[in-house]
Amino acid sequence: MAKFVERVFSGVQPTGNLHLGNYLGAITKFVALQETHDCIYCVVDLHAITVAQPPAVLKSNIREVTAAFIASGIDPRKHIVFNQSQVAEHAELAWVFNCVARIGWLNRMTQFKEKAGKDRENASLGLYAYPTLMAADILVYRATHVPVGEDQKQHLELSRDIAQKFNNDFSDSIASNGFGDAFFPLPEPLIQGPATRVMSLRDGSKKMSKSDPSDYSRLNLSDDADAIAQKVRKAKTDPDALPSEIAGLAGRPEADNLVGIYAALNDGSKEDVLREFGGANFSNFKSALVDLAVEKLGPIGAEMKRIQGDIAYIDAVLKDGSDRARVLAAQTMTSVKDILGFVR
Ligand code: AQP
Repeated sequence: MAKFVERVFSGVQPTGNLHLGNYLGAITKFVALQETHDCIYCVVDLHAITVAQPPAVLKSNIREVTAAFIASGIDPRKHIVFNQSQVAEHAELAWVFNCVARIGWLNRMTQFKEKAGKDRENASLGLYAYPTLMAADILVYRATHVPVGEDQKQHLELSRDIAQKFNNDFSDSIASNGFGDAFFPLPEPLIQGPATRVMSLRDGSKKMSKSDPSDYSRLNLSDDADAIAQKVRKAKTDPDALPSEIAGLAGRPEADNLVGIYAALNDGSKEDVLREFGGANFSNFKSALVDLAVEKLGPIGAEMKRIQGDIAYIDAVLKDGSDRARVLAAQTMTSVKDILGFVR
């Protein structure tokens, strides 16, 4: 198999209410990977419009995600930060992938089933094809590693299937164009740590989500200290004390979730948390969690607000990042066209 230069790509949708799940499941990983890899971080606005977005709100949400990236510690000068719609090659490669992916593959995607719900006939075609655009986002940069939350695992597997099928279907042309035995890498998901699936604060069986109608279900990155304290204190728990061993969290989804959140915010493991808090009641543990969450999230929220006040700066970051991303994406598309047999 061909060797690929290691490169990280990931994205966040500008759909509002950026929350602790997005932060712990994805953004903190983005920050850490900057030390070891060339990284491309994208505000995936083309994905956002798979469900209706009021234009003025979308614009503000694109800037909010950009501000969150920078406030969390992503360096847009050393790495690339941009919004997807400024690099047309994402949509162009997605079309090619629509012709590579099989309908049967897309029919198995659970996110479409969940998001389309009972009214499937009325869902947009874009929502259905979301995973082929996601594959294009990653592969237009021939990225090798993709940090995501657990919910994106199935889409990543589909991206690998698409890359593999393209490599197989066009193997002769890939070789004759000088790319050896594979043009696309099979991107590896990076899903690690104690908070790969942060659950709702109101219901430990539901993922913490931007679209949950209850604001008490999530900690937003924009929440101030009072809001964080209120939401953590009201978080659903059970009547028992915290266990001392991981096995004691079985069948206690809300306890498990809060322990995972504490561990991730503290850069430790669930075992560390239980060693410290095993036997404690929830009111003591929640007080410690409020302090930790305010300490970690408070400065990010404040910095986001400051950055969001400077729209010209945010837009300049996105323009610069898009210009640099486009160069890489255009190289891939030129090669893809040659491989497919298009005249250019
Ligand atoms: N609850 C979560 N726990 C851990 N990681 C999560 N992610 C999302 N929710 C959690 C990860 O955050 C990254 C960006 O997600 P996204 O904005 O692209 O899309 P999403 O998964 O649709 O976000 P939401 O909050 O779940 O929105 P709705 O309400 O629309 O369904 C991804 O890496 C994702 O895994």
